[in-house]
This record gives sequence, C-alpha cells and structure tokens, in this order.
Amino acid sequence: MSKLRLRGFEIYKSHLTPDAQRNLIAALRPVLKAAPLFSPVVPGGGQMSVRMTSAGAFGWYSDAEGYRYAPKHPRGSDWPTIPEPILDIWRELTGVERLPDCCLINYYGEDARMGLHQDKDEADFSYPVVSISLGDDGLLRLGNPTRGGKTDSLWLNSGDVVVMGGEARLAYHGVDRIRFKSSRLLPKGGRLNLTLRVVT
Ligand SMILES: O=C(O)CCC(=O)C(=O)O
Repeated sequence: MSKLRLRGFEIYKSHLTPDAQRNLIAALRPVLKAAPLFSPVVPGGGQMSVRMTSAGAFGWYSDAEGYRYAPKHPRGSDWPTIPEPILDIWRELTGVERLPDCCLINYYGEDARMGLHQDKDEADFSYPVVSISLGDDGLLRLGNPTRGGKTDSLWLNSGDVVVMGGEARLAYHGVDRIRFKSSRLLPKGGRLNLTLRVVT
C-alpha cells in the first residue's frame, strides 16, 4: 500500500486487499442484476465503448440530447442503493460527512476507452470524486483543469483508489486502454471502475 500525489490526484495504490476486492464484486452483483449495464449514446450520435450503470439517487446518463444525471435507469426503475462497503471507502478516504448520491459503474471490455473529460455536471465542486479500480489494469491519463497541455499517464491496478479533489477536481482525465485479462478478479476479464460523486 502506498500513496502518490500527481497533479493533485491522490492515488492510493493497492488500497483494497484481494479479499476486499472480492467483497466489492459480491456487493456489486445484485446492483448489476437490478440495473444492467448499458452503452450510452453520446450527443454526436456515437456510442461509448464503456458500458455503464449506476447506484444511488442519481445515475449518470447520456443520449443524443446530452449528458445529465437521471433519477432512473433507462429501463424505468430506480437505481439500486450504493452498497455499504463502497460508502466505507468514501468515509475512510475523504472524511467528508455527506455521502455520495451517485456511484457510477463503468465496465471496460477489451477495446474500451474513455476520452479526456472533466467531471463537471455536479452542483458543488468542493466535494471530491472517489474512483475505485477493480479487475484489469487501466491506463489513466491525467490532464489539466483546461483542455490541452501536457498530460501524465499512470497504470491503475485492481484495488487502487484515486481521490480527485482540490486542484484535481476539475482536471481532465481519461482512460486510454486496458490490459485485457491482466487480472483474474472478473471471470470474463475487463475492468470495473466505480466513481463516487456528490451530485446535488
Ligand atoms: O475509469 C476510470 O478510471 C475513470 C472513469 C472516469 O473518468 C469517469 O467515470 O468519469
């Protein structure tokens, strides 16, 4: 376990033990059953390569009309509640009393990636975003609070947790690629990333 700081991103390497990672996967199973992953359409009309779903009062959603937080899964059901072991990670690393009202669940299959973007659809940027990596390694790109400029890259491994607060809260970031089947946590391979956000 070690802690790095890069461009204001706080990176807790190997924060979750293998047992804790397996417990999180077990806690996520009923969430994914109740709120199956879907492939969001982006405003230009293309489809994201990452499949997504959410837990909490709000879920992140995108369609031809734009990005937003939605109170229901596209199937029309409420999002499931955020499992307690996930909230425990927020409590432990942020010390923030208010709990997140969205846990976005991203699934990266073999060829999935996420372009550089800011997380800026939330009401109050004084709350951090906490990002939990599970499964295959993912190459995180860390940028600047404005588009462009030099970036750094860092491999995130299963069990790593990143806190984006302060100067990193509005920094551009993305995932360039994953190392498919580098982990055995998920039986079919791939990477799960959970981001905890305070939306309202
Ligand atoms: O998958 C990751 O590590 C980052 C996810 C992300 O950038 C997001 O959900 O906004």
